[in-house]
Amino acid sequence: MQQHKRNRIPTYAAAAAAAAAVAVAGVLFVGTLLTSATPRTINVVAGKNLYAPQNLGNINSGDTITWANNSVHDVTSARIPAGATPWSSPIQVGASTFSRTFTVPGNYRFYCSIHSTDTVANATTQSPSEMVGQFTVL
Ligand SMILES: [Cu+2]
Repeated sequence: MQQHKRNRIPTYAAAAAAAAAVAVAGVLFVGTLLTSATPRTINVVAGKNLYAPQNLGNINSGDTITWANNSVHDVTSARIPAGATPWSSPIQVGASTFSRTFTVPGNYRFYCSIHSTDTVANATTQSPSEMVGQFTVL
């Protein structure tokens, strides 16, 4: 009986050590996945009273959006996720850019305060003829 118990103790210890190793490996693996995406820059043209594209789709946390102005516009946040910081660019005249990096997950709506409104930006389906846009940070 004593011999039987002695043989079992190392087995449990080995199983516990293996489980711990798997847990650590899992954390390292997930950590690698979360940090491995190379930040990108997504370009939006602010042109003839429209943003193009209007819907940027999904972007990754850490990506930067650059709005390239070629008229007289700004870029102002409408509805944004809880915990995200609202923004309002200066009014841009002529060729200039405005950039922001986004890290809080969720759907962001934005608009030009000269040519549209936050209400229009927050519409479930944004009008393609309005100077509003959106994207979702994953
Ligand atoms: Cu505008």
